[in-house]
Amino acid sequence: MYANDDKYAQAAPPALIIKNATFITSAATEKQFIETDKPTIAVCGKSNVGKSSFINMLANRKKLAKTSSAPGRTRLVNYFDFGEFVLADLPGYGFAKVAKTEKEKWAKTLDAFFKKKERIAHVFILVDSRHDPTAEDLQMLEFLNYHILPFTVVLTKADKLSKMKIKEHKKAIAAGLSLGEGNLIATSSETGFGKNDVLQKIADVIALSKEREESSEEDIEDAE
Ligand SMILES: Nc1nc2c(ncn2[C@@H]2O[C@H](COP(=O)(O)OP(=O)(O)O)[C@@H](O)[C@H]2O)c(=O)[nH]1
Ligand SMILES: [Mg+2]
Repeated sequence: MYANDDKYAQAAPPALIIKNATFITSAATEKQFIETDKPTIAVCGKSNVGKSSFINMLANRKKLAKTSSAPGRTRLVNYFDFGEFVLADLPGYGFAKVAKTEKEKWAKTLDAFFKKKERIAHVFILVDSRHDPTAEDLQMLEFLNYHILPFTVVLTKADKLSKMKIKEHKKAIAAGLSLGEGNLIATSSETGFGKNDVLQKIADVIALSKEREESSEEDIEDAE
């Protein structure tokens, strides 16, 4: 059931069950960004890396997020309600053909989105498992580090690599980014490989947010 090479993992139940993920809204400007009490998980990555497919895999739906083989030009933040959390699909970067003004607009949207740090519980940054991270991936990672945003690198399209190569690439990419391998999850939206690892990460993020919320409520009570 779970496309995982560990035979014991096949029996493991999913760490989180996602029943009914729905589209909330698209935001083109800062004013349209939504406020929610649920932990928000942002998904970012270059155009065509497999962002929409990744979201659909998590949602167990084929067409929740639109996929396309032509790199998109959307500069919208798309919000999805995943029950226990909200997923924010950020505009893809690294589309070479866009004009400089478009790139500036994209950077502004992203800056505005990450400005309110408390609304972001975690960021999944998607990188193609077959290649080294691009200059723009590195910039994005620097940006996340600078803002001290917790993130996980999700390697996409792992079905295009042998099991052996997945391990090798994961190790090399982690080393290249000075990250521990635990900060990377290899996935395939085609086969569902790695899906349960992602769900486990999300479950951990939700649990941590709840803990934080409870302790901040206690702080308020103490102050009263
Ligand atoms: N083989 C394979 N192809 C994928 C996978 N994920 C996405 N793709 C393909 O890559 C292309 C871009 O995917 P999409 O999800 O639209 O990327 P986005 O632009 O990042 O949202 C599409 O042709 C997808 O079918 C995957 O896990 N494996
Ligand atoms: Mg997309």
